[in-house]
Amino acid sequence: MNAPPPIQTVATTPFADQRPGTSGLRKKTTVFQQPHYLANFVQSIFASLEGYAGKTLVLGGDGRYFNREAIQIVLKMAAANGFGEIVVGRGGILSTPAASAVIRAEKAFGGIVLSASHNPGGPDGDFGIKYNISNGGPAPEKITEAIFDHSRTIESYKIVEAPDVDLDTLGETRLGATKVRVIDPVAIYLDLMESLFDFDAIAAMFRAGFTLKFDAMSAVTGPYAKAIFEERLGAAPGSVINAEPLEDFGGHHPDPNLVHAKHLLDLALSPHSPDLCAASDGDGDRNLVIGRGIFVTPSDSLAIIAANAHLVKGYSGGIAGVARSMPTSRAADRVAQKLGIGIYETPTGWKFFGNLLDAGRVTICGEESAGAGSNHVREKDGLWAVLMWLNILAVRKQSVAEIVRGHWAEYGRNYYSRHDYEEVASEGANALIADLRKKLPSLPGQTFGALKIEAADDFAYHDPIDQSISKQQGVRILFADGSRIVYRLSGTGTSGATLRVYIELFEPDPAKHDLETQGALGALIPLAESLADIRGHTGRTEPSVIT
Ligand code: G16
Repeated sequence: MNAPPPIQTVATTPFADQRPGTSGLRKKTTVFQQPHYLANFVQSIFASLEGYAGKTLVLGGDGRYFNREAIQIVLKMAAANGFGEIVVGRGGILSTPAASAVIRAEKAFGGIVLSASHNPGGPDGDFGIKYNISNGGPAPEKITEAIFDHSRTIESYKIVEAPDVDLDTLGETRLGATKVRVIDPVAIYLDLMESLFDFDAIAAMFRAGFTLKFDAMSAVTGPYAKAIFEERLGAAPGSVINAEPLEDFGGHHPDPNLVHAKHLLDLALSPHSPDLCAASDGDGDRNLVIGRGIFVTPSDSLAIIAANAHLVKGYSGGIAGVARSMPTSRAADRVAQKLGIGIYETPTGWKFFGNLLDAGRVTICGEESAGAGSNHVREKDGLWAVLMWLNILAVRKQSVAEIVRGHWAEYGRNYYSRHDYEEVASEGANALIADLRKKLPSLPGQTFGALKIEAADDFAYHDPIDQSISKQQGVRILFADGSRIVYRLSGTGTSGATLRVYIELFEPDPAKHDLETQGALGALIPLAESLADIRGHTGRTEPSVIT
């Protein structure tokens, strides 16, 4: 036996900026590349956990620039800190939902996922890291705050002195007393999908000529999508595009929205549209769904998935309840009401769904930010959402457009749009929210043309399971006719602040379901601008991104 590699204790000093945001710590790659920066944060994660000695840690990332170096650092630190086993995806790759699935399947203590999600990658792009707990979901605020506290006083970290682990060969190696197991990043996830969806019915639909274009955006879902859609379900070769994960996502912004995946929208609106166009993001948890000639908003997608879940094998017994983040449109609420099941409104961030899923209160969750998922994992799941649609289409034998229009006719349509003001000065953005908060008590009762403000508040969430309270989660302005304007600052950006304005209008009349969205929201949009004095606070006359 060789002597175990020595464990080094490295002296360090704190970085002041390691508070995790909506989903872990995200910064410019160059920030993470500073000496000790990543190691400080990883040690702070371990310092905030108890009882992991000898247990299993799952590790993987979305493959972006700096992923391989970071994986080696985390591996050596996890070994030095006493984990018994580290399960790592081949090449250091695991999509976020696959990491969640592996944590659950391996009954691991937790997992570390390296990703900045939909943010661009590369030397000038972004990098990120998040910790997931044993249920497979993002660490709750109690843990992320403890990590931040440790990061402010850290004096040293532990790391084994050893050569890099071979990440490209499946099988077991050792780092001192710790076993390192390199696994196929796709296998566990694919089996889970097969257990939930009727692959035979979907394959039959493809055989009958159904066409799909799935854009993996040169990000992590490429290998998963190829294996599932083309190899397993028989979609035509070439159905998955940009399937090779690249460290810089080919220089693109791996965000599956109507701006960064506009080519899919253009295709879907063209005479050559496939039956379904779809995409996922950098780490595979977001989704974009566009039918021939029709974009499905994430909020509508959540509602339609909830309404049709019983048609799908894994959910045939019905769903227990639905949860949506507060800014997500209230389309899902109407479905829950009709089904007579619970509907929960949580702050932005998938971590808030974990307790509800664990307690069995909800089965399906979703967010306006292109996220949908279920109790199969504890992350949102881009490919799951696409498979849900494929399975529903295979059963209903209708087009996406027919299903969406039918849904609106039955439940009414929630016109919905998000206006983002990106990279504005933080002072102005903070002042805008502070001023809105001050105004809140005076708003109810005010009228603006046909719009009357019924209520206005700063959303606070009382978790019904652990009783924790999360305050200041977004300013809501609710109108008497059911319309709504919500303002909040993004927790995932890495430069300046991003102001998000969410605008919603409910239209019950099917004769008015074919309006263009921005037009339908025409009265609310200028009001959203003036109520918050967006121009005065940010100097911006229009949003940078409209989705
Ligand atoms: C993350 C979170 C989501 C959240 C989204 C947007 O998504 O996991 O729950 O909705 O950020 O957050 P914000 O509005 O604060 O930027 P992802 O896909 O970036 O991990």
